Amino acid sequence: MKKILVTGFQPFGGETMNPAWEAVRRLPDTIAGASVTKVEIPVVFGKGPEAVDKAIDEVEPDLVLCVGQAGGRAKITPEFVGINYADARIPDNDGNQPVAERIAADGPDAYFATLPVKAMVQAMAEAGIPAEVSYTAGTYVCNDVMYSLLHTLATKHPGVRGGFLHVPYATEQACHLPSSTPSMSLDMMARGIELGLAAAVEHDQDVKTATGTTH
Ligand code: PCA
Repeated sequence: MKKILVTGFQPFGGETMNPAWEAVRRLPDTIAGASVTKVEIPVVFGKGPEAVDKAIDEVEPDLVLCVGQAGGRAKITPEFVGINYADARIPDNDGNQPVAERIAADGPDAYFATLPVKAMVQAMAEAGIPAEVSYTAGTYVCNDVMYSLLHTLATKHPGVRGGFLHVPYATEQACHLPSSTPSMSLDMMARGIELGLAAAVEHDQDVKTATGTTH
């Protein structure tokens, strides 16, 4: 049986919940015949990636997906690339605020996700769930986790595929945000992540749909 490791973040930035973990913990325990292990990780530079590494050593997964909140986005967004750069606009949950720093002194500038991001988006969109590929995971803890995950997999676990996905605010969070703020129900996010993971299990290679962005 294949094994999937999925992580979701703790709340941060003054929020009392993080829809990433809330959606991840709603996932079924089996997706496309693969077992699913769910782990909550801290919104702290360095410690988030360490928690992912520890879970990889324990679970020995075939596939890893880390999930974070991108408040203000309207769709579920599988990330195409993680960059070797940390630049925090707000402190993390331990009060760290790295500015213009490399994540791995010896690492390449960037890694592309090794999950089939287009196939994942297609699977979600076919089910009526808003989704699109994103070409930036930002420069905060989510990018730190994505870049570090791909660095770890490339250097220590060749053959294990990994990637990152951002979710919008949950509808519950949007209640206390301006009326134009996009949001999505946690059930829809969980269903989208489930369909995306099933597509990742089923596609070793990504599909070639023209879903790139012009800007
Ligand atoms: N989102 C933040 C960090 C944790 C989370 O859920 C980010 O996008 O960097």
